[in-house]
Amino acid sequence: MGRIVMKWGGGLISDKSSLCSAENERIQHLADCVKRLSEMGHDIVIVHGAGSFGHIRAREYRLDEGNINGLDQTEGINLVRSDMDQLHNLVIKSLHPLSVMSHRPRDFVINTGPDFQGNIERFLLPGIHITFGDVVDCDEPLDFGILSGDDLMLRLSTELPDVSHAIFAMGGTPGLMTSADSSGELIPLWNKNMPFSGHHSEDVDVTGGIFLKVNRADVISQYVEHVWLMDGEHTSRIIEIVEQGHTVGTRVVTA
Ligand code: IP8
Repeated sequence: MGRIVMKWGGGLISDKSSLCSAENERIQHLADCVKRLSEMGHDIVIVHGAGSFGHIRAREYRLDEGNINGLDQTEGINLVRSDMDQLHNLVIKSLHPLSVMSHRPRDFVINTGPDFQGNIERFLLPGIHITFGDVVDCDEPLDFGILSGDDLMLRLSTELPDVSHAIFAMGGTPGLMTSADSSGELIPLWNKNMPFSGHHSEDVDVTGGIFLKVNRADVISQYVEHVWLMDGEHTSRIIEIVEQGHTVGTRVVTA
């Protein structure tokens, strides 16, 4: 049984427009889906995003820019970290009675982006692992920064052995679309030479939004057979990907 690495997007598990508001029902459906996959014998890594538990305050305190001279950002770091703990605990609780191994990036990662330093061997033990986008320490002069869950997806999907699936469960879209308006159609199979329509709300997101996700999914597709961007509100589609190899969503393949 292959290892499944999945992202629970922040826009899926929280209401992005309202500070620290969790979408509890969606979290529970995703957790029930993970329970099924675990019963099937898969090892699973869950990476969850931040949504309104991370991005709103990170932007307010400019945490994505690192240490800014003359600005006291300590309160912001502490607030975002404790808000992320709160979201993380909701995710862990939803998986009860499964026992899970939780890895807070601030405890083992230095620096941000795809080349962050951190030993991911801790994800090798059989079972279910959980981690998330976080405020991590960085080398000087930045001192700290925001590590996106999408960069964790990249490293975990490409460096852990036996990864059969990397699934990005998103909110509000069935996958990649040809255009954002009502004439937009789902792109069932996508590679990086093909156009797609995406909107990144830079005023909300401190990480790269859909463009970061798509870029990371493309790199992962060079290593992993099943890479998908799909609507995480339909968790039966995750099961279909794993059991049947196809579903409603966008499969990302190498060019
Ligand atoms: O939502 C961002 O992680 P992402 C983490 O996975 C924070 O990009 C704390 C804003």
